[in-house]
Amino acid sequence: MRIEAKPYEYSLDLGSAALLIIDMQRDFLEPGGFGEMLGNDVSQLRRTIEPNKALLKAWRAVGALVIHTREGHRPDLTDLPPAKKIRGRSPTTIGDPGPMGRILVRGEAGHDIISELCPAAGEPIIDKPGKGAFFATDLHAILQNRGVQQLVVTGVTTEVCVNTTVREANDRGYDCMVVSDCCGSYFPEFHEMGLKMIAAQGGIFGWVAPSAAIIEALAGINMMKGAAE
Ligand code: C5J
Repeated sequence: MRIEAKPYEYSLDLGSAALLIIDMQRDFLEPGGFGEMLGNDVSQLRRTIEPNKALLKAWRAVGALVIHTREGHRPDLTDLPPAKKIRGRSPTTIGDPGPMGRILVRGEAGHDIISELCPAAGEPIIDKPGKGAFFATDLHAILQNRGVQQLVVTGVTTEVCVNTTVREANDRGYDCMVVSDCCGSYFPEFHEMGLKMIAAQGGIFGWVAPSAAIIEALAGINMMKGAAE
């Protein structure tokens, strides 16, 4: 499947591809969550919800693998580096009571994936303590066991967890395509630059394409499936 992308066409092979949705969690996206409490404009992230929903629906329709991630820590915070806890010098930090339960702690309401993108039964959820989804998780093992070589990556935030994960994936040999309108940052200029950094220098970390290009290609597959049935 050919997808129009930057810096050049991406050849998507659904049999060895996974859709990787990064950290679409209530604390980052919902009004009243931790992100907004820190003074961020959550509408910058919320604009990614509808495109993600549409891509997820199209991806599920062709039966390809979907993986979700969540950033967060054990309730006893034993996996929270002190440096991560204190950096930012906010009066409220990870593990403290926040507007949706303890901030970025597993099992708390704010740590959940937003209802619009709720994982379906059988879709792996990776709980990650870091920014990158490969650090201290079994993501690489799951991908290897499923024969995945290509990652179509969406989520938040573009310059932090999406970029970090794509760089980690690139070093492990995966071909990543980042979906431009399905990623977002509280800072639009970081989003733009985050995407540019992926596709720069002939695709130094991967490719970038809008969801419409992928959904169009997936629709073609469904039409072919329908005609064969
Ligand atoms: C993510 C963050 N998910 N910005 N986390 O990007 O702290």
